[in-house]
Amino acid sequence: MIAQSFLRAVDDLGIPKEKIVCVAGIGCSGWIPSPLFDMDTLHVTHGRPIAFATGVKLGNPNLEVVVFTGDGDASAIGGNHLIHAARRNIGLKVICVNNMIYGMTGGEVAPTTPLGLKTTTTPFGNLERPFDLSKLVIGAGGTYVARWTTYHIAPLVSAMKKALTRKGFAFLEVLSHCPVHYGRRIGISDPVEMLRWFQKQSVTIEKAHGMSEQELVGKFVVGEFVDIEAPDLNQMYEQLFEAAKHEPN
Ligand SMILES: Cc1ncc(C[n+]2csc(CCOP(=O)(O)OP(=O)(O)O)c2C)c(N)n1
Ligand SMILES: [Mg+2]
Repeated sequence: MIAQSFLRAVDDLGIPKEKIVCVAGIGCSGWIPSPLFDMDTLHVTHGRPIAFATGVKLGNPNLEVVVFTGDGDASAIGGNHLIHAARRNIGLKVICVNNMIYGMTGGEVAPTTPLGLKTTTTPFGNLERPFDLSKLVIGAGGTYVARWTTYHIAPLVSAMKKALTRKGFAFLEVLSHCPVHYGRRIGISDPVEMLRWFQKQSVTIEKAHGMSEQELVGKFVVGEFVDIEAPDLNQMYEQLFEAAKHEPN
């Protein structure tokens, strides 16, 4: 669903595939661009897609560099790369597939797993408070941050299009259903039921503003959280490069 949404966004915008490079880490989410997409893809080590993508973008700023990453990939082993890419406002588009668990490796606890959840590695319940990934990126200086779920396909495609047309760093969190490892832990092992659950539990940011903390427990706040313009790293680098040519050292 996320793969198809992305291809829809690319097609609607008419971006030639030669202009896009997709970079993915290791995890179920890593299989989205590679081998599914007929375009340049890098399938790299776990936790490092943003680091590889940074090299691609600095090397060729004209490319549209899109990172597909999991919640574990992006915020556990790769957490530093995520916050620093946001801080630098480097023009990467990061699509984070957040299923709130390590899916591919067998359902281990992730930094996004809710408190109390029993997983393979927390058989008596998770004691660690989860990250709110969008808030984390906002705190790190993200200039475009949005969250949708696999239930919200139309707004997801719109957000992807918006992310793809911006120059700076864009972070798109997609809550994704994993009936195999997450759903069955909460008693919803049917994929369609999980989508209905996303539908029922989601609250738009506009509506959430009028709700108390208590009312928001167990809800997923969705929508566009941040959309601001700021100079991106490539642009600042070019300006510095020009200025340095005329400066005595
Ligand atoms: C350096 C390293 N550490 C650990 C692993 C094992 N590993 C592969 S994927 C993964 C976590 C996957 O979780 P997530 O990033 O959330 O992706 P998902 O499968 O849920 O989409 C782990 C721990 C690895 N491949 N490389
Ligand atoms: Mg995951």
